[in-house]
Amino acid sequence: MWASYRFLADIPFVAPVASKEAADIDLLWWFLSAVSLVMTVVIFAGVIGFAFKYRQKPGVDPVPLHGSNALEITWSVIPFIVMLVMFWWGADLFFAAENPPKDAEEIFVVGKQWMWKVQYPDGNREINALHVPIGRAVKLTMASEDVIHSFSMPALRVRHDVVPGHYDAIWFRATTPGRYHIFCTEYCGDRHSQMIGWVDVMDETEYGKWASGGSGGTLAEQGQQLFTQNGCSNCHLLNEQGRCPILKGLYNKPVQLNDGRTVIADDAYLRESILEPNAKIVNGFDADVMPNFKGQLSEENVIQLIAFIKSLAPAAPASQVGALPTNGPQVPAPGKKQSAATKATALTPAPQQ
Ligand code: HEC
Ligand SMILES: [Cu+2]
Repeated sequence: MWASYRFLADIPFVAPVASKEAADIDLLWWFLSAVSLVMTVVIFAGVIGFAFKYRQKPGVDPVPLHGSNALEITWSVIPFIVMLVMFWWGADLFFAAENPPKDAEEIFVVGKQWMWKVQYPDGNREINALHVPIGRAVKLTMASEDVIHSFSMPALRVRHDVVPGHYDAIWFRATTPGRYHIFCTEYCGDRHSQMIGWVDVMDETEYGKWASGGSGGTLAEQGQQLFTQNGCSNCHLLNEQGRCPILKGLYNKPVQLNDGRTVIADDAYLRESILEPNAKIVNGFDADVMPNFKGQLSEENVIQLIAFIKSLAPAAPASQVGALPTNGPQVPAPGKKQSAATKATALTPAPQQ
């Protein structure tokens, strides 16, 4: 008779735990569940118990109660503390998930009706498949080509909306080799349910073998090609300022805008500068010079271009109008840095770190 319920054992009520974050998030989840269970039991026991205790009895006149301060304070303060614990714990995990470590391996994911396109710094690309090493922090930078999607890998407790128009990022540290589901968890059109794939969590040696299979150049080299093909190189000369800012050494540096604001040239800024150049104008340069590349370049192309700009080693002494001096002198000190700056004068991306 029980045999007919065996299928219940095959339903994955609890997702596998394949990342450091998964274990942390599960602990909070168990805590929330335990609190809910205890509260449910206490409240229902009270309702039933008191209904019985204070039921109408023949010949007994009810005595009105006019409150109890001790009771009111107790049932206000204890839940307040429990909820503060929930808040701090949840906020702590949330901020950890939103702030990738600096040394995280960066992988790019573009959602598109109805597939996930994945790009690696070494130039590898895949569709509906992701390969990650165990033990290393991996940051996913995600963009959407069309509508809102949501990238979800339950075993890694990774889920994040992917909203068109900007980058979303999330990170994790995989701990258990294996093959786990990728889902889209935001209804995105009639083939939404087919927007699925697999993530392979591999140990270091296996990952090394897999990753060495790149062809067609690194992401930065692909970006360099686009940079020439789209005519960026006609305006943005790599060593001379001309009418356009030098892009060398721009990445993650402060940029002074013509409205007085200063912004950091991160991925989001570079993406906007390419797709909507007039959104922010670099101080000392004119609007309406750079063509609008919105609709000309896919999100994947933009990721390649940004990888190229990132790979450009810092500029030689800054005559650049917009660029602000950053930590340390712009003219590199002798030694290692010097050689990097000399190398950068050639039209080649700096080696990937
Ligand atoms: C017709 C000349 C021209 C072309 C072609 C051009 N740009 Fe620009 N670009 C400019 C000018 C002028 C600015 C500065 C004004 C501004 O902020 O829009 C600029 C600004 C930028 C910035 C911001 C730079 C900074 O210092 O903050 C980036 C990034 C950029 N361009 C990338 C590109 C890429 C990538 C391409 C090719 C897809 C491209 N540009 C094509 C003229 C051009
Ligand atoms: Cu989707």
